[in-house]
Amino acid sequence: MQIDAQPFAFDFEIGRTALVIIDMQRDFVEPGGFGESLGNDVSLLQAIVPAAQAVLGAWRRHGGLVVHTREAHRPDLADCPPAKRNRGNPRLRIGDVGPMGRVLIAGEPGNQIIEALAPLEGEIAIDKPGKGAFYATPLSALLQERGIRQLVFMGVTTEVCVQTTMREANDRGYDCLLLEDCTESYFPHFKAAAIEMIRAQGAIVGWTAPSAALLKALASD
Ligand code: TIU
Repeated sequence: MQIDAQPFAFDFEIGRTALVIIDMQRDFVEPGGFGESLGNDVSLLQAIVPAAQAVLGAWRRHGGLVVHTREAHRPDLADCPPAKRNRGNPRLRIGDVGPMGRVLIAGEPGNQIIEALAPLEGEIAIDKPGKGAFYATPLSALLQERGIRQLVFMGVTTEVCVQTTMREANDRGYDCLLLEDCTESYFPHFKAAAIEMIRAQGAIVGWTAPSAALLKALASD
């Protein structure tokens, strides 16, 4: 299959491609979580949910592999470097109790992926302590076991966890495509810049495309 993408067409085989949905958890998308504690307006991020839901539905109908990630730390914070917890002056630090339970802690209400994009039984869901999904997780091995060579990305935030993971993946030899209307940032100009820098220099990090281009490719299969 081929997606009309920038800077040029993205060819992929669904059996060798995973849809990777980064950190669509309540902590970032809903008020009272980590995103808001950092001083951000989280309402911006909710706008991508319908487009992301449409892609996820189509991907599942075609039998494609789905990988969900959550930025999540262990309850004892053994995987949270003090530098990460103490940086800045957030209203709530990682591990503190907020309106959605302990901030950014695995298993807490705020750490759950939002209902609209919730993982199905059997889909891979990775808890990641870093911004990148490859750091200190089993993601690399899980993709290799399944013969995956290409990754299609959605999720938040574009310039933080999405871009970091795309760069990690690119260095590991994966072709990466970012769906432009299925990713968002608290800073619209950062989103725009991240998209530009990903696809610049002949796809130095990867490709970008609107979700409609992926849906069109799947529909013509
Ligand atoms: N703050 C911010 O933009 N993002 C994060 O802290 N994590 C993710 O992007 N998931």
